[in-house]
Amino acid sequence: MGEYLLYVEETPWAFGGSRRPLGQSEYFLLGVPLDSTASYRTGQRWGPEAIRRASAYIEFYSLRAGFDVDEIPVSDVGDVAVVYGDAYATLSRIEKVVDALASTGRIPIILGGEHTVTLGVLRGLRRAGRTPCLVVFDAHFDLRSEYAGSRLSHATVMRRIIEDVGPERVVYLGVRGFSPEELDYARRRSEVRFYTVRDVMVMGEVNVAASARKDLKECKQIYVSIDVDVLDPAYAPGVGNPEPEGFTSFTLYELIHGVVDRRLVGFDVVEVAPPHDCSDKTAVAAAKTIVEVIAAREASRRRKPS
Ligand SMILES: [Mn+2]
Repeated sequence: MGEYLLYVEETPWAFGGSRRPLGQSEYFLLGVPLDSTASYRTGQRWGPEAIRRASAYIEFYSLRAGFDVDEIPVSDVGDVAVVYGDAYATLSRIEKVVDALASTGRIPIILGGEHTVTLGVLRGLRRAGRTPCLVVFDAHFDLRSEYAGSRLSHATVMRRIIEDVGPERVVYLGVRGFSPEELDYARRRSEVRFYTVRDVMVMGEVNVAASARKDLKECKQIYVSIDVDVLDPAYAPGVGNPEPEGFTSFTLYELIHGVVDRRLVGFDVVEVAPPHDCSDKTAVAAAKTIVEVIAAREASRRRKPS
Protein backbone atom coordinates (compact mmCIF):
# COMPACT_ATOMS: atom_id res chain seq x y z
CA MET A 1 0.00 0.00 0.00
CA GLY A 2 3.03 2.27 0.49
CA GLU A 3 3.40 3.03 -3.22
CA TYR A 4 0.40 5.36 -3.12
CA LEU A 5 2.46 7.80 -1.06
CA LEU A 6 4.53 8.54 -4.17
CA TYR A 7 1.55 10.38 -5.61
CA VAL A 8 0.26 12.15 -2.51
CA GLU A 9 1.34 15.53 -1.14
CA GLU A 10 0.73 16.85 2.35
CA THR A 11 -1.39 19.98 2.60
CA PRO A 12 -1.28 22.96 4.98
CA TRP A 13 -4.91 22.48 6.03
CA ALA A 14 -6.62 19.24 7.08
CA PHE A 15 -10.34 18.54 6.80
CA GLY A 16 -12.15 19.39 10.02
CA GLY A 17 -9.09 21.23 11.29
CA SER A 18 -7.12 18.22 12.55
CA ARG A 19 -5.16 15.35 11.05
CA ARG A 20 -6.41 11.94 12.13
CA PRO A 21 -4.36 8.81 11.54
CA LEU A 22 -5.52 6.55 8.72
CA GLY A 23 -5.53 3.54 11.06
CA GLN A 24 -8.44 4.97 13.07
CA SER A 25 -10.64 6.04 10.18
CA GLU A 26 -13.03 4.26 7.89
CA TYR A 27 -13.14 7.36 5.68
CA PHE A 28 -10.15 8.82 3.88
CA LEU A 29 -10.22 12.24 2.29
CA LEU A 30 -8.15 13.07 -0.77
CA GLY A 31 -7.88 16.34 -2.69
CA VAL A 32 -7.27 16.52 -6.45
CA PRO A 33 -6.27 20.08 -7.43
CA LEU A 34 -6.86 19.56 -11.15
CA ASP A 35 -8.28 22.26 -13.45
CA SER A 36 -6.40 21.80 -16.71
CA THR A 37 -9.42 20.89 -18.87
CA ALA A 38 -11.68 23.69 -17.59
CA SER A 39 -13.26 25.50 -20.55
CA TYR A 40 -14.73 28.64 -19.00
CA ARG A 41 -13.56 29.64 -15.54
CA THR A 42 -10.53 27.99 -13.95
CA GLY A 43 -9.25 27.90 -10.38
CA GLN A 44 -10.68 24.53 -9.28
CA ARG A 45 -7.10 23.64 -8.30
CA TRP A 46 -7.65 25.82 -5.23
CA GLY A 47 -10.87 23.98 -4.34
CA PRO A 48 -9.44 21.37 -1.95
CA GLU A 49 -7.59 24.01 0.06
CA ALA A 50 -10.63 26.30 0.31
CA ILE A 51 -12.94 23.46 1.34
CA ARG A 52 -10.50 22.27 4.01
CA ARG A 53 -10.11 25.80 5.39
CA ALA A 54 -13.90 26.32 5.46
CA SER A 55 -14.36 22.94 7.16
CA ALA A 56 -12.18 24.05 10.06
CA TYR A 57 -14.68 26.78 10.97
CA ILE A 58 -18.14 25.28 10.48
CA GLU A 59 -20.30 23.12 12.74
CA PHE A 60 -20.40 19.41 11.91
CA TYR A 61 -23.80 18.83 13.53
CA SER A 62 -26.27 17.36 11.05
CA LEU A 63 -29.79 18.64 11.56
CA ARG A 64 -31.34 15.74 9.67
CA ALA A 65 -29.23 12.93 11.16
CA GLY A 66 -29.40 14.39 14.67
CA PHE A 67 -25.74 13.87 15.63
CA ASP A 68 -22.36 15.54 15.34
CA VAL A 69 -20.36 14.22 12.39
CA ASP A 70 -17.20 15.26 14.22
CA GLU A 71 -17.61 11.97 16.16
CA ILE A 72 -16.85 10.06 12.96
CA PRO A 73 -13.13 9.91 12.18
CA VAL A 74 -12.09 11.04 8.70
CA SER A 75 -8.41 10.78 7.81
CA ASP A 76 -7.23 13.53 5.47
CA VAL A 77 -4.36 11.95 3.52
CA GLY A 78 -3.54 15.05 1.43
CA ASP A 79 -3.69 15.88 -2.29
CA VAL A 80 -2.91 13.81 -5.34
CA ALA A 81 0.23 15.24 -6.96
CA VAL A 82 -1.23 16.55 -10.21
CA VAL A 83 0.75 16.18 -13.45
CA TYR A 84 0.27 19.67 -14.84
CA GLY A 85 -0.83 19.65 -18.47
CA ASP A 86 -1.52 15.92 -18.53
CA ALA A 87 -5.00 15.03 -17.30
CA TYR A 88 -4.60 11.37 -18.35
CA ALA A 89 -1.49 10.98 -16.17
CA THR A 90 -3.25 12.70 -13.27
CA LEU A 91 -6.24 10.35 -13.62
CA SER A 92 -3.95 7.36 -13.54
CA ARG A 93 -2.44 8.62 -10.28
CA ILE A 94 -5.91 9.12 -8.77
CA GLU A 95 -6.75 5.56 -9.82
CA LYS A 96 -3.66 4.13 -8.09
CA VAL A 97 -4.12 6.08 -4.86
CA VAL A 98 -7.84 5.29 -4.60
CA ASP A 99 -7.18 1.63 -5.36
CA ALA A 100 -4.49 1.38 -2.67
CA LEU A 101 -6.60 3.03 0.02
CA ALA A 102 -10.01 1.61 -0.91
CA SER A 103 -8.61 -1.94 -1.12
CA THR A 104 -8.33 -1.83 2.65
CA GLY A 105 -12.11 -1.37 2.86
CA ARG A 106 -12.00 2.40 3.35
CA ILE A 107 -14.43 4.92 1.89
CA PRO A 108 -12.97 7.69 -0.31
CA ILE A 109 -14.09 11.30 0.05
CA ILE A 110 -12.68 13.22 -2.93
CA LEU A 111 -12.32 17.00 -3.11
CA GLY A 112 -12.11 18.50 -6.61
CA GLY A 113 -10.71 19.89 -8.68
CA GLU A 114 -12.78 19.71 -11.82
CA HIS A 115 -15.35 17.01 -12.48
CA THR A 116 -12.95 15.00 -14.66
CA VAL A 117 -11.45 13.53 -11.47
CA THR A 118 -14.53 11.31 -10.93
CA LEU A 119 -13.45 9.04 -13.80
CA GLY A 120 -10.13 8.28 -12.07
CA VAL A 121 -11.85 7.67 -8.74
CA LEU A 122 -14.33 5.18 -10.20
CA ARG A 123 -11.56 3.33 -12.03
CA GLY A 124 -9.62 3.11 -8.77
CA LEU A 125 -12.68 1.78 -6.98
CA ARG A 126 -13.20 -0.80 -9.70
CA ARG A 127 -9.60 -1.98 -9.29
CA ALA A 128 -10.37 -2.28 -5.58
CA GLY A 129 -13.31 -4.56 -6.43
CA ARG A 130 -16.17 -2.07 -6.15
CA THR A 131 -18.63 -1.44 -8.96
CA PRO A 132 -21.19 0.99 -7.55
CA CYS A 133 -24.24 2.63 -9.11
CA LEU A 134 -23.84 6.37 -9.49
CA VAL A 135 -25.90 9.26 -8.17
CA VAL A 136 -24.82 12.48 -9.88
CA PHE A 137 -25.81 15.90 -8.60
CA ASP A 138 -24.99 18.32 -11.43
CA ALA A 139 -26.45 21.22 -13.41
CA HIS A 140 -24.94 19.54 -16.48
CA PHE A 141 -24.97 16.08 -18.07
CA ASP A 142 -21.24 16.17 -19.01
CA LEU A 143 -22.26 13.74 -21.75
CA ARG A 144 -20.56 15.21 -24.81
CA SER A 145 -18.65 12.66 -26.83
CA GLU A 146 -15.90 15.21 -27.46
CA TYR A 147 -15.37 18.75 -26.37
CA ALA A 148 -12.96 21.27 -27.92
CA GLY A 149 -11.19 18.42 -29.70
CA SER A 150 -10.71 16.33 -26.56
CA ARG A 151 -12.37 13.14 -25.35
CA LEU A 152 -11.29 13.76 -21.77
CA SER A 153 -12.62 16.87 -20.03
CA HIS A 154 -15.16 18.09 -17.51
CA ALA A 155 -17.70 18.27 -20.38
CA THR A 156 -17.26 14.63 -21.46
CA VAL A 157 -16.51 12.91 -18.18
CA MET A 158 -19.92 11.30 -17.65
CA ARG A 159 -19.92 9.95 -21.22
CA ARG A 160 -16.64 8.18 -20.48
CA ILE A 161 -17.99 6.91 -17.16
CA ILE A 162 -21.19 5.62 -18.74
CA GLU A 163 -19.11 3.82 -21.38
CA ASP A 164 -17.32 2.11 -18.45
CA VAL A 165 -20.24 1.29 -16.17
CA GLY A 166 -23.40 1.34 -18.34
CA PRO A 167 -26.25 3.92 -18.32
CA GLU A 168 -28.63 1.78 -16.27
CA ARG A 169 -26.40 2.31 -13.23
CA VAL A 170 -26.61 6.12 -13.30
CA VAL A 171 -29.18 8.58 -11.84
CA TYR A 172 -28.87 12.37 -12.26
CA LEU A 173 -30.41 14.96 -9.94
CA GLY A 174 -30.67 18.67 -10.69
CA VAL A 175 -29.72 18.77 -14.39
CA ARG A 176 -30.81 21.82 -16.36
CA GLY A 177 -28.06 23.02 -18.74
CA PHE A 178 -27.24 20.82 -21.72
CA SER A 179 -26.81 20.62 -25.49
CA PRO A 180 -29.36 18.92 -27.79
CA GLU A 181 -26.76 16.19 -28.46
CA GLU A 182 -26.47 15.47 -24.73
CA LEU A 183 -30.23 15.43 -24.19
CA ASP A 184 -30.64 13.05 -27.12
CA TYR A 185 -27.97 10.75 -25.70
CA ALA A 186 -29.56 10.88 -22.24
CA ARG A 187 -33.16 10.37 -23.40
CA ARG A 188 -33.02 8.13 -26.42
CA ARG A 189 -29.63 6.54 -26.87
CA SER A 190 -28.75 5.66 -23.31
CA GLU A 191 -32.05 6.06 -21.42
CA VAL A 192 -30.13 7.22 -18.39
CA ARG A 193 -32.42 8.26 -15.52
CA PHE A 194 -32.53 11.93 -14.64
CA TYR A 195 -34.54 14.45 -12.63
CA THR A 196 -34.27 18.08 -13.70
CA VAL A 197 -34.44 21.01 -11.31
CA ARG A 198 -37.99 21.54 -12.51
CA ASP A 199 -38.93 17.92 -11.76
CA VAL A 200 -37.70 18.44 -8.21
CA MET A 201 -39.57 21.73 -7.78
CA VAL A 202 -42.82 20.33 -9.20
CA MET A 203 -42.72 16.86 -7.56
CA GLY A 204 -41.05 17.98 -4.32
CA GLU A 205 -37.88 16.64 -2.70
CA VAL A 206 -39.60 13.81 -0.83
CA ASN A 207 -41.21 12.35 -3.95
CA VAL A 208 -38.10 12.69 -6.11
CA ALA A 209 -35.98 11.03 -3.43
CA ALA A 210 -38.49 8.16 -3.20
CA SER A 211 -38.43 7.74 -6.95
CA ALA A 212 -34.61 7.83 -7.09
CA ARG A 213 -34.44 5.25 -4.30
CA LYS A 214 -36.59 2.99 -6.46
CA ASP A 215 -34.19 3.54 -9.37
CA LEU A 216 -31.34 2.43 -7.11
CA LYS A 217 -33.13 -0.53 -5.52
CA GLU A 218 -31.09 -3.23 -7.25
CA CYS A 219 -27.74 -1.55 -6.52
CA LYS A 220 -25.49 -3.23 -3.98
CA GLN A 221 -23.18 -0.22 -3.77
CA ILE A 222 -23.66 3.50 -4.41
CA TYR A 223 -21.20 6.24 -5.32
CA VAL A 224 -22.27 9.89 -5.18
CA SER A 225 -20.70 12.62 -7.30
CA ILE A 226 -21.65 16.18 -6.38
CA ASP A 227 -20.77 19.01 -8.76
CA VAL A 228 -21.46 22.08 -6.62
CA ASP A 229 -22.88 23.88 -9.66
CA VAL A 230 -26.03 21.86 -8.97
CA LEU A 231 -26.65 24.61 -6.42
CA ASP A 232 -27.97 27.93 -7.66
CA PRO A 233 -25.22 30.48 -8.41
CA ALA A 234 -26.72 32.50 -5.53
CA TYR A 235 -25.62 29.73 -3.16
CA ALA A 236 -22.51 28.63 -5.04
CA PRO A 237 -21.09 31.36 -7.29
CA GLY A 238 -17.53 29.99 -7.13
CA VAL A 239 -17.78 27.31 -9.81
CA GLY A 240 -16.37 26.77 -13.29
CA ASN A 241 -19.67 26.88 -15.21
CA PRO A 242 -22.46 28.60 -13.29
CA GLU A 243 -25.99 27.80 -14.46
CA PRO A 244 -29.07 29.71 -13.26
CA GLU A 245 -32.08 28.07 -11.62
CA GLY A 246 -30.29 25.65 -9.32
CA PHE A 247 -31.06 23.94 -6.03
CA THR A 248 -31.15 25.74 -2.72
CA SER A 249 -28.91 24.27 -0.01
CA PHE A 250 -32.10 22.94 1.61
CA THR A 251 -33.07 20.97 -1.50
CA LEU A 252 -29.56 19.54 -1.91
CA TYR A 253 -29.36 18.32 1.68
CA GLU A 254 -32.92 16.94 1.62
CA LEU A 255 -32.07 14.89 -1.46
CA ILE A 256 -28.74 13.72 -0.03
CA HIS A 257 -30.51 12.40 3.05
CA GLY A 258 -33.22 10.94 0.81
CA VAL A 259 -30.88 8.86 -1.37
CA VAL A 260 -27.62 8.19 0.53
CA ASP A 261 -27.62 5.10 2.71
CA ARG A 262 -25.29 2.43 4.10
CA ARG A 263 -24.50 1.18 0.57
CA LEU A 264 -22.35 4.26 -0.06
CA VAL A 265 -18.78 3.26 -1.04
CA GLY A 266 -17.42 6.71 -1.84
CA PHE A 267 -18.25 10.23 -2.96
CA ASP A 268 -16.79 13.38 -4.41
CA VAL A 269 -17.52 17.11 -4.20
CA VAL A 270 -16.09 18.88 -7.23
CA GLU A 271 -15.81 22.13 -9.19
CA VAL A 272 -15.31 24.61 -6.33
CA ALA A 273 -13.34 27.47 -7.93
CA PRO A 274 -12.33 29.87 -5.14
CA PRO A 275 -11.15 32.75 -7.40
CA HIS A 276 -14.83 33.22 -8.40
CA ASP A 277 -16.27 32.68 -4.93
CA CYS A 278 -17.42 35.44 -2.62
CA SER A 279 -17.43 35.32 1.18
CA ASP A 280 -16.17 31.70 0.89
CA LYS A 281 -19.81 30.67 0.56
CA THR A 282 -19.21 28.03 -2.12
CA ALA A 283 -16.39 26.49 -0.07
CA VAL A 284 -18.58 26.50 3.06
CA ALA A 285 -21.48 24.91 1.15
CA ALA A 286 -19.10 22.23 -0.17
CA ALA A 287 -17.67 21.50 3.29
CA LYS A 288 -21.19 21.19 4.73
CA THR A 289 -22.17 18.93 1.85
CA ILE A 290 -19.38 16.53 2.82
CA VAL A 291 -20.64 16.55 6.41
CA GLU A 292 -24.20 15.76 5.27
CA VAL A 293 -23.19 12.87 3.02
CA ILE A 294 -21.25 11.24 5.88
CA ALA A 295 -24.20 11.96 8.19
CA ALA A 296 -26.67 10.33 5.79
CA ARG A 297 -24.58 7.14 5.51
CA GLU A 298 -23.99 6.90 9.24
CA ALA A 299 -27.66 7.58 10.04
CA SER A 300 -28.62 4.72 7.73
CA ARG A 301 -26.16 2.37 9.45
CA ARG A 302 -27.54 3.29 12.88
CA ARG A 303 -31.08 2.45 11.81
CA LYS A 304 -32.06 -1.20 11.95
CA PRO A 305 -32.00 -2.83 8.50
CA SER A 306 -35.52 -2.89 7.07
MN1 LIG B 1 -21.57 20.86 -13.79
